[in-house]
Amino acid sequence: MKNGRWAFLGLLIALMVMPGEAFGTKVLKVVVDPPNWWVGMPGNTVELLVEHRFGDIQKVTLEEAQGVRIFKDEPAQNPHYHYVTLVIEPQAPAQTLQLNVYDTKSKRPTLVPYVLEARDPSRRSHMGLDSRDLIYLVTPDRFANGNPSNDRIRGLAEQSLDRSQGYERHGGDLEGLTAHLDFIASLGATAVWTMPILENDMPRASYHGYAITNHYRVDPRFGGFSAYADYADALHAKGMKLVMDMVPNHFGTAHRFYQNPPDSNWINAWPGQPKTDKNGEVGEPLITNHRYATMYDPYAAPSDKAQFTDGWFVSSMVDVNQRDRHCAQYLVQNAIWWIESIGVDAFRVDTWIYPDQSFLNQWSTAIHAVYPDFFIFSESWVHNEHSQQYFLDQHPTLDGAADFMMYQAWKEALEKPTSWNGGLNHFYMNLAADYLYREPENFVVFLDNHDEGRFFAKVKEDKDLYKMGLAMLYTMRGIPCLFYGTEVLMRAESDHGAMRQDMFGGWEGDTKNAFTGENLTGDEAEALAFVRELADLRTAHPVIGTGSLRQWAPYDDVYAYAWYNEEELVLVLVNRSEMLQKFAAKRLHPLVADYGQPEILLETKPAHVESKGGGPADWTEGVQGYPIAPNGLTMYRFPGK
Ligand SMILES: [Ca+2]
Ligand SMILES: [Ca+2]
Repeated sequence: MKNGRWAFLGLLIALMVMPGEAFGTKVLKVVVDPPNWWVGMPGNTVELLVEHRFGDIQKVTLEEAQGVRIFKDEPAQNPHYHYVTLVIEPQAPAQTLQLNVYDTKSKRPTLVPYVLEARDPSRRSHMGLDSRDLIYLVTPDRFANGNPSNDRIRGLAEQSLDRSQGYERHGGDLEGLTAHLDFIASLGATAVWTMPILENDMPRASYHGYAITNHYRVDPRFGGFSAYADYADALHAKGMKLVMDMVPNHFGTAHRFYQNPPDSNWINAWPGQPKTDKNGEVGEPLITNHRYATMYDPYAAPSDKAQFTDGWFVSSMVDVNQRDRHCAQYLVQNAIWWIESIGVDAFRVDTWIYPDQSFLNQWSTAIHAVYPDFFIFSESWVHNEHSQQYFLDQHPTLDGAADFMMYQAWKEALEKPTSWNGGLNHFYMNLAADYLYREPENFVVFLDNHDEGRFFAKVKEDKDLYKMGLAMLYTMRGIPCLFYGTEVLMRAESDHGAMRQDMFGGWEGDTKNAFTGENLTGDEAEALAFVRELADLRTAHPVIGTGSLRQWAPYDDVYAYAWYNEEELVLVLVNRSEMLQKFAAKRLHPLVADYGQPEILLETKPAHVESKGGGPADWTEGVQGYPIAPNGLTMYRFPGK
């Protein structure tokens, strides 16, 4: 009986498949999104988007099923699509449903099996992020090529493959990334965020992943679904977490929802969508003005406001209208589908401030209703504290945000001299602004990322400032995020293609190898060893990120902050002057009264050697203090009594 049933299912699938137009690939006659669902989900409905690729749908029915029925079968504006709402009773068993899709021409329906799976609780075992985590950000096309056979895939629009070109495919994939998780863990990372891995079947620059063309398909050049599932399992086996990059604001113009949307209301574009050119670009769409102030400005012109939210991010990416309730439901279910299928632990949400803001509330609330421990952080690329606060306060179910304010503060502190409001004082005042935010410990802090120049370039390849920045990153409040390659001094300052450079050793035949240390320059090896030292220090001192935090106003170009709990106090001293400086011991009172004698935990430069002119003898006279070398950072540990 069982065999008979499977043979029957096989026949059904064969019936659904029609020969495709390109290179013998198969195109399904009927496509259903999401491709499967689960029983026992907290919400008991799922809205299927049923598309008939070759005809107009008349109706969709369901063969008798256990505890499952069609609640609503709604035609979309586009006759190729129906929205079909299934009600799944809480006690319904896992089963394969049979949908009958009737089109307007043939008498017989197309039979579509639809699987309702049992949920796998092990997929939810690592969910969430907190301030003990550290994220490693990877451009998957540029990290490691674990499988050269998937570098080019026949039938996909982009066939480029040239590692010397910043905007062409390089062949990196999830298999390569999975093979190097121990290296990533050695940097103190507990979570990996990859730039988007979903299909980007765009004619050019598809490597970056932000022009998604299929919301349910892992790009085959990254290894497809199975490679993503294996990667998730490998991360979880090491106690690490998977951060998925979600892009609700836009998708690539090659997406079927641009060429043939269920409803013209799904996208923010003019009627009769214009054709795309050979680069996948649409001539002169309304581009967003990037003026996020329109969201809170009491005097904002309505046209400016509409252009900000509904304008396209770039001319190769369609702006999505999440105000369409079916479109919104599609995006919500898509997010839940990836969490449930793969065991995603956190979302980084691209261009958070550009989609419809009430949709984002609906989206993040729906995700947390199913997964209370899940972590969602936004890319809210803002330039002042009140905007940072605004985009958090608008979204009570947003867990955290990439901290662009601190990113800017680091640029000020490490690239510019200290002044009354600038340099270290800017950094100090930025941290003081934490009073504005709920849970600033959930902010994701970073020195560089995939959009901005490499940190080592920003500090003009100054090793002292590099170490100072990295040491601050690993001990700052929030969840630190390290951009791959920064640990081996990658230095591209501008140009996205160049910044997202291939990781040393990720390709067969690479002479330089960050994973083994082979042929790294002395400076690169030193940087890598230093980052690992920081990783060990952060692991050994859980007070960092979880204890109470104090900071001291900069004085003589010296800035200090400390983490403390009953166990210990870790003091971080930063000297941005060209002189040996001290931090007056009396400023630590009364805090240090509860702690024993300090010991040096880390010194980026030994204070006694680097003394220029002055020296400890000069300034310790009458004033007790802790010395810090010029442009140095020193950490002390005070044990609890
Ligand atoms: Ca590959
Ligand atoms: Ca938008």
